[in-house]
Amino acid sequence: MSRIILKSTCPRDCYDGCGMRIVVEDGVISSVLGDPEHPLTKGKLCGKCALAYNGAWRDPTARLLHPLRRSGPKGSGEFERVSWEVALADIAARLHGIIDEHGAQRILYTHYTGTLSMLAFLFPSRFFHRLGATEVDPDTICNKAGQVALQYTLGSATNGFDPATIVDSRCVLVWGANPSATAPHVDANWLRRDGITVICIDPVAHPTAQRARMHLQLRPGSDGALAFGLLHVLHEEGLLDEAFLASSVQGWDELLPAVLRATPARTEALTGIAEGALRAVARTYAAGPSLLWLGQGLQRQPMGGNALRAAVALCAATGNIGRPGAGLLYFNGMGSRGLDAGYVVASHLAFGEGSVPPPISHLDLAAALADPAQSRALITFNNNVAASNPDQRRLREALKREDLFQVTVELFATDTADFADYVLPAASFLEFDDLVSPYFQRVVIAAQRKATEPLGEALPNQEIFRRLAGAMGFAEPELFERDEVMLARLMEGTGTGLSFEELAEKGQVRTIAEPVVAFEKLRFRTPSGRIELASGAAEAAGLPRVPLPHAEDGPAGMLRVLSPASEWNLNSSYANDSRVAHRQGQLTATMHPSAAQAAGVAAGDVARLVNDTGALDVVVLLSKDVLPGVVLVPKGRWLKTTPGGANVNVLNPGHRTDMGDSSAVHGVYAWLVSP
Ligand SMILES: Nc1nc2c(c(=O)[nH]1)N[C@H]1C(S)=C(S)[C@@H](COP(=O)(O)OP(=O)(O)OC[C@H]3O[C@@H](n4cnc5c(=O)[nH]c(N)nc54)[C@H](O)[C@@H]3O)O[C@H]1N2
Ligand SMILES: Nc1nc2c(c(=O)[nH]1)N[C@H]1C(S)=C(S)[C@@H](COP(=O)(O)OP(=O)(O)OC[C@H]3O[C@@H](n4cnc5c(=O)[nH]c(N)nc54)[C@H](O)[C@@H]3O)O[C@H]1N2
Ligand code: SF4
Ligand SMILES: [Mo]
Repeated sequence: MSRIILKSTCPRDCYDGCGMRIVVEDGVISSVLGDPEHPLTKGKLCGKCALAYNGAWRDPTARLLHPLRRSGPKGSGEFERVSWEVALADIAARLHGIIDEHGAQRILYTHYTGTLSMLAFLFPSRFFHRLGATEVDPDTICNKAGQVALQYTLGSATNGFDPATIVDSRCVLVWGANPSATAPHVDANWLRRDGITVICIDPVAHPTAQRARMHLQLRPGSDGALAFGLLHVLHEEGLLDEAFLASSVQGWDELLPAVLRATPARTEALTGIAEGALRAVARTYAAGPSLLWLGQGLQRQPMGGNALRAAVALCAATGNIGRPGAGLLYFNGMGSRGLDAGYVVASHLAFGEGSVPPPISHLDLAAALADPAQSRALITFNNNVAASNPDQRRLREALKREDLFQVTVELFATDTADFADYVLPAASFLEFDDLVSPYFQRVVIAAQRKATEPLGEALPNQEIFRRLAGAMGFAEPELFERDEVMLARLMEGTGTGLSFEELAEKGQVRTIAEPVVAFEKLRFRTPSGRIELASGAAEAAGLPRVPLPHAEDGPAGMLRVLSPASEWNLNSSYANDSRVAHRQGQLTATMHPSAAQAAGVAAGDVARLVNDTGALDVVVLLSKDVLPGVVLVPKGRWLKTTPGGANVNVLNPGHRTDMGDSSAVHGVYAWLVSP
């Protein structure tokens, strides 16, 4: 018997980027484990991956094994097996027919971060650029508002701190992220460090907040007001870095009048945060050096872009940027380690025969799919729109349209796949080589290894789109570039001198050994070259020139539904793993005892959340970790395995954030009633 152990990397949309050991016996994977040599992973995968990578992800009865063609009504999930040749030829013929009759822009495609390994994540874009299809802007479902806000303020959204710089820090402020669920290894093996004061700003007392030295449990949507309250204290107590404000910041003087008005009393009235806690946080953060972790939950509010701009003002006012142990992180891009994403997506292909139509927002997907004048085909890969998108009922109705030709590329028979005319089986990250650049890290590159042959007839995304390009009769060589060639080219850019195979032996490496200081030269890619608290670009886009001390005032009597990440799912991934489903149990809503009492329901009862968009039955959980006006219903359930056939997005009307046409999913309101 042969037994080998390969190092690999988890390519999920997760801050951690865990290192893995894959045990392969006679060519078959026998277990997937955490790598004991990986500095963050330390030998243990998170619970969901430990179960699912040794469960559904390797289970031929759970995975899609063959191309499938619809044999029942749309949405029924009834399919017949066909060959790759038949599937690709028919898909190509249907797409050509649509292009001839309606134009390529009526072909919509959605994709996101089902896998973040570079080729499987990005290469399919080459095909769509050449096709001239309409992209559903991927980041509008997740973090676009924050990206736009950081662009205005810093000139870059992806130039985050290097976590290795924590050796010089005294404080980490986690604002609107929940590392205990979304970054479990960063939480356990990075954040808990001697000499570091952890502060959390979050409406929920999640486990990271409970462990933190200070937790400001503010009302949802009041972050703008809180930031101004903190700035007020800094000003009043003489804690501003005046020299830094003078040399590197534009617009402090324009902010100042609102800062002066944001007294502790006014701030408490808007946010619920008392003066003592406000002062303590302002002093600790200002003393620094401090790292500011801007979570994605923070910007999924109606005024989420404003909230992020206001939070960055704290960093600018105290000079906590551009020096060791200081800085901020939203997420780090691939470019900070020399990985050329632009090369993989090859957008120049769009300027071949056709041109590229403007993208639409995910928030408009349901409407666009309901309208034959806007859409004739939908191709999805790396996402599960039926579960993850807003306006769930309307979206599902639209997906039933007989004249909408749908192709879904997936590992599993998701709720989205059930509506497809063709389902194409994708290979998992255990089944092909690729490169991973974990987004909490700034200079780490890591290898994903092929440990076994793909299950059944599955193929990596990139191979599926190479074959589809061939079936379409496209000829551009970029559409057929081989993985080995692309991996070698990408490795060259990293400046490590390593080949992909050499990286794979090591698992992961830092491209620069020493901790990197982001913005060390204090040059920002804004029009003024400074941090722009006052932004002419924002103003030109019809936004306020400076951030506002905003706090949201919700409708009376309704609960604010927060639906952040669950510990057991990764978005909707893993919901179909039987052991994960067992651990997770029923769909629950966590609320303060006073909310349950007001609705006349008790712990363990089934209650109904209802609003103009939809209704969701949930099992009541009581906890004082949530504020009285808030109800917590984690995202990620599959619809078809949840009683009632819906998840929390059935309540989500799909409102936009103030910037970026992005999702304000933490701004949903509902009534709680006894069904
Ligand atoms: N209510 C609510 N809704 C939300 C959010 C929220 O906070 N609250 N968060 C939003 C956010 S932040 C995001 S990012 C979106 C995410 O939503 P989606 O992008 O829909 O994420 P997943 O549900 O994980 O879907 C990823 C799919 O990719 C598949 N996949 C994995 N690897 C591969 C591969 O190699 N090839 C192919 N073809 N498929 C693969 C998985 O099986 C999975 O079905 O959801 C959003 N929806
Ligand atoms: N286990 C697990 N890990 C994941 C995911 C998952 O689904 N499951 N999803 C992945 C993806 S796609 C993403 S984008 C990241 C997101 O990961 P995070 O950046 O951690 O973001 P969220 O989980 O959306 O929300 C984080 C926190 O925002 C808080 N929040 C909500 N509204 C407000 C507000 O108004 N103000 C403040 N200050 N906080 C608020 C919520 O209470 C929550 O604790 O996680 C990734 N990792
Ligand atoms: S999902 Fe995140 S925590 Fe879990 S194994 Fe993958 S990288 Fe690690
Ligand atoms: Mo996300």
